[in-house]
Amino acid sequence: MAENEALRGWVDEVRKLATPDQVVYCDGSPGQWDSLVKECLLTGELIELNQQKMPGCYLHRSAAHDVARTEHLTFVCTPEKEAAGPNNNWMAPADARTKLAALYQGAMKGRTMYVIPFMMGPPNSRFSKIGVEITDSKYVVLNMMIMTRAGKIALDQLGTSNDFTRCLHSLGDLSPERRFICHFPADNAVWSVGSGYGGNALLGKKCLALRLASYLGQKEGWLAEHMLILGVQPPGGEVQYITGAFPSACGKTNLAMLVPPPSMPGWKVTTIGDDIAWLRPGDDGRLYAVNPEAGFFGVVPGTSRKTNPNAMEMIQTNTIYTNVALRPDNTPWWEGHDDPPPAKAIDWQGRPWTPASTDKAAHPNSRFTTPAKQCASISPEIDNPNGVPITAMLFGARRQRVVPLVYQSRSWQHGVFLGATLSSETTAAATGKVGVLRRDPMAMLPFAGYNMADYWAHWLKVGKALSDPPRIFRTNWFRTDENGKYLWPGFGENLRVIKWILERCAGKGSAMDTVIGETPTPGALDLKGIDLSGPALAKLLLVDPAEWAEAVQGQEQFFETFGLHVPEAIHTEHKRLAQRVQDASASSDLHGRDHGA
Ligand code: OXD
Ligand code: MN
Repeated sequence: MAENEALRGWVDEVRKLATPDQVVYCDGSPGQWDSLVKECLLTGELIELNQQKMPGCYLHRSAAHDVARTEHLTFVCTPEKEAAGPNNNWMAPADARTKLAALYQGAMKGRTMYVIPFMMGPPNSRFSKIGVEITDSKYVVLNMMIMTRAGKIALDQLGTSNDFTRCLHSLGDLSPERRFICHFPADNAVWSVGSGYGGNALLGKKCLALRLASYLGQKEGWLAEHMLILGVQPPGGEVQYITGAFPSACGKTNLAMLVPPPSMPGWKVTTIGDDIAWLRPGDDGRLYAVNPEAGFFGVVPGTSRKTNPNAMEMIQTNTIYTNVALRPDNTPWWEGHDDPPPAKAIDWQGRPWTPASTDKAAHPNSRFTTPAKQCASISPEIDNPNGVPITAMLFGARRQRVVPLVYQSRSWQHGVFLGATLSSETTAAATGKVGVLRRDPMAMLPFAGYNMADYWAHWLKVGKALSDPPRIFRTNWFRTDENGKYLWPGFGENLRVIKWILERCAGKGSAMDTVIGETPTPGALDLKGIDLSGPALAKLLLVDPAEWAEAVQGQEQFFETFGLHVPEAIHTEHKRLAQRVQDASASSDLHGRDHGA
């Protein structure tokens, strides 16, 4: 039971509204974990996996229509619509409260209401924030216990303070008709109802650590980003830290846990985070990052010993699987697993499945939830209250065409422009069509808690506070040939690109100027040990001014949707790019005519 008066008052208020049968405080203890698991096994919320082979592992099957973030049901409730920006759905705060209060009314009758104090970020750190989630889902409690520093540790840190994010969640009736995820930045609160899915229901993650935190960051002078954090140590060198923003399901977890290829002996990679980074300027003029989370909520399909050996090892114990298939020996299976498809299995919805089935065995957005400390590559710096200094930042996306493997921005301002113009083909992490190209600035389109153009202005402002800012790069592991085959091997081989990036940050590494930024010269990437043809490399690095002329137009239309909020510096960078593209097109026309004459 909490001593904190503000907390007790809020819990009481919610109890009266939602009328649960009982209220249970989460202390974060192993004993409480065990008894919650036992209850979930009885209710069917969890299915026990093979405990000999995979101790502490369980399977959860969600409702069939509750399998991904529902962006169209997610709202930012600021007094003025403009503050939320065209990047967010908006509801007036009073309307949202009325609408959702009606849905919470009596919603926990017959259920237990859990109160989960949690901390985002390392203990005793100026980066960290306290939240409290009230929920009627045991699955949410268990996941929050993995994904955050939950229970006593957070209550102790909170003390008697009223400064905590109030996160209210109820499964409601799980109907998408009555599903809403509403953020109230001015009140430091989130209300979510009608979904048990990760990003909609584990409110410390996207809701607090990105949407509300980005808003707080704007006020307090820091950044909350959809970024992995990794440490890279070249042979005989110092560890350098890199962050990377990639849209959901574009390989952040794989990159964060990268295993260096055998042909790059002596390189070492350590993991700090795979999804979210909080970044603050340090006294030395560098940018420092922490991972606010304590676990990994990763996409399962495609995870294998080949693509991510560290993750595969890590998810053999103490892991909650959501929506994967079950084999006859009670072990999980999914598309892209190392083992071949089983002759028979139970699919993610609990139906019999065979390789002849037309449906997938595991849902494409099936997930694992695992404590970060179980990862073999976890960095000793994960709990460092001061964070780690960032040398380079990557903006990456899934693009089959146009965007080269890697290029470097010319300055912080140009780097912010590269982030602002990021676009990517959609994935199964959110409901909606997969594979459609959409703008996703800084991979934050679904997560920026305020007007995206004001957020670019904030990025520019943070850059001014840094005398030694990270260098900014754009990457694209996903370029394909004419037959749709990936040109770049990806996964561990991405270290080759990182090696060039670190060389560039050290003022070395060879690059050529192109219309969009600086790409590696043909010999600059370390390709020893991989089989990549000259034409494939040329295609990977190609910057085609004609294709970029089209992109420039698309960018302009996108910026127009933000009207006067777009910072002048972004317009300047856009004009510069347009001019360069135009000059290059003119000179290649001339070149073409010369040859043709
Ligand atoms: C996630 C997401 O779950 O981005 O991390 O959807
Ligand atoms: Mn994410």
